[in-house]
Amino acid sequence: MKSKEPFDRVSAAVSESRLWRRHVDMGQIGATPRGGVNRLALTIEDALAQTQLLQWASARGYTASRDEIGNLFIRRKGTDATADAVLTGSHLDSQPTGGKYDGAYGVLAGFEVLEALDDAGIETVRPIEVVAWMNEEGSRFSPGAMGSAVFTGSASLDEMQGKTDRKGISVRDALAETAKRCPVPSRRLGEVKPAAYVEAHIEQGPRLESAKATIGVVLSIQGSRRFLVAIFGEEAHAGTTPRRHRKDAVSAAVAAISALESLTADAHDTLRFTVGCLDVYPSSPNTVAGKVTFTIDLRHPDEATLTDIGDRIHTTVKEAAALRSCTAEITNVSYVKPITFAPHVVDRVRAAARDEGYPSMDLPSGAGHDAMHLSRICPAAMVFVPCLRGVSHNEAESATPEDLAAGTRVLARVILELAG
Ligand code: HGY
Ligand code: MN
Ligand code: MN
Repeated sequence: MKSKEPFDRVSAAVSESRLWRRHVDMGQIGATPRGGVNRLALTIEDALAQTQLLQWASARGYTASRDEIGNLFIRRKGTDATADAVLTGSHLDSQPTGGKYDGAYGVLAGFEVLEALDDAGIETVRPIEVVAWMNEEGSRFSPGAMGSAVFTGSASLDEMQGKTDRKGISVRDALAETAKRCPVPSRRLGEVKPAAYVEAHIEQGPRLESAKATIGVVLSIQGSRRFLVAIFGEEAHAGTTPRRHRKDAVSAAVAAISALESLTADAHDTLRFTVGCLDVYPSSPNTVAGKVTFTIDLRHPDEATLTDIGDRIHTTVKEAAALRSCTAEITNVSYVKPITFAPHVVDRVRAAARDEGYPSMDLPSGAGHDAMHLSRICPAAMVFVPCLRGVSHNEAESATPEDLAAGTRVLARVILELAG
C-alpha cells in the first residue's frame, strides 16, 4: 500500500490564501471596469501576465523558456533531469470580456503545486513544468488552442505563425513583440516530450454547482469545428436601388444564418451552433452592404454528427446566398475531434478527490481546452471546479477560494503520483 504521507504533506502545503492572492494579482492585469479581464493573446496585457508569472517563478528559482509558437514553460527540476517532465497548466489569454478564472486558474493552480512541493520539502523524480499555452481562446487569432496544437503537432508552426488578426497583424509579428516585452530563453519545439499532462480549470457550466460537487472528474472533451463565411453582394445606394436589383449581403447573411439554425436544430439540444463575429462592409447606413463575413463555432461530442452537419454548412450557405443574388465562400478554419481522457489518469483524479474527502462527479467538458491536444501525445486528464451559476466567457465569472484550493489539492496529489 503506497504511503499516503507525501500526498498528505503536499496537499497540506497548498495555501488557499496564497493561491487566492495570485488570482487577485493576475486579475488586475487587463482588468475591465465590470470586474473581468481583457487579455487577448500576444497583447501587452498578455505579456504583462507572463512577466508577473515569471517574477513569481524566479523568486522560487524555477527556470523559464518559451517555444517558437509562444508557449511559456516554468520548470521545477526533478532528481532525474533526463526524465520526461509531467506538464500542467492552462492559458493566460482571455476573451475580450473574459473572467478572472478561465485559464488563469489552471496556470496558477499548477504553480501553487510547485510551491507546495517546495514548502513540503518534496523532490520528484520527474521534472514538472507549468505551461501557459499561447492563444487558447482563439479570439484575436483563430483557431483557438493554437499553442498547444502546434506543440502537439496538430497544427503547423509556419501556418499558425502566418495567421492574422482583424488589423492584419500576424502571429509571427505579435510573437516578436511579446518576446521583446517579456524576454525569456527560447526552447525548440519538440525539446520536451511530456510524460503526462493534467489541467485544472473551472467547469464553465452549471453541473458541478447544481450537483453540489466540489471536483469534476473530466472524462472527455466534445469536438469542435470552426468556419469563416464570406458573403459577397454589391454595394448600392440605399435610396435609389429597388429591392429586385439588390445584391444585399446583409439580407443574404441573415437568410444563411437562419438556414443554418434550422440545419443545426437538435431536439436533444446537444449540438452547439454559434455565430460570434459578424462584420458588414462597408458598414454605412445608406449603402447596401457589398460584403458580410461571419464566424461559425460548431460543437458536438459525436464525431460522425459533427462531420455530417459540418459538411452540410457549405451548401446551406451557398443556396441561401444565391436566393438573394449573392455568392458565398466558406473556409474550414479548424476541426478538433472529440477526445476521451486516459482512464488511468482519470482514475487518479477521482481517487485524489476521494482521498481529500471532496464530493466529485464524472462529466464531459463542453468547453475546449489545451488538454484536448495534449491527450493525443501523452496520458492526460483534467480537474474541474465549480464556477458561479456556470457563467464563463463573461466578466461576471466567479469562483470561491475554497473551491480553487480544493481543485489544487487534487491536482497536487495527481501530479505528485505522476512525477514519482
Ligand atoms: O471555446 C472554448 O471552448 C474555450 O473556452 N476557449
Ligand atoms: Mn479556458
Ligand atoms: Mn475560454
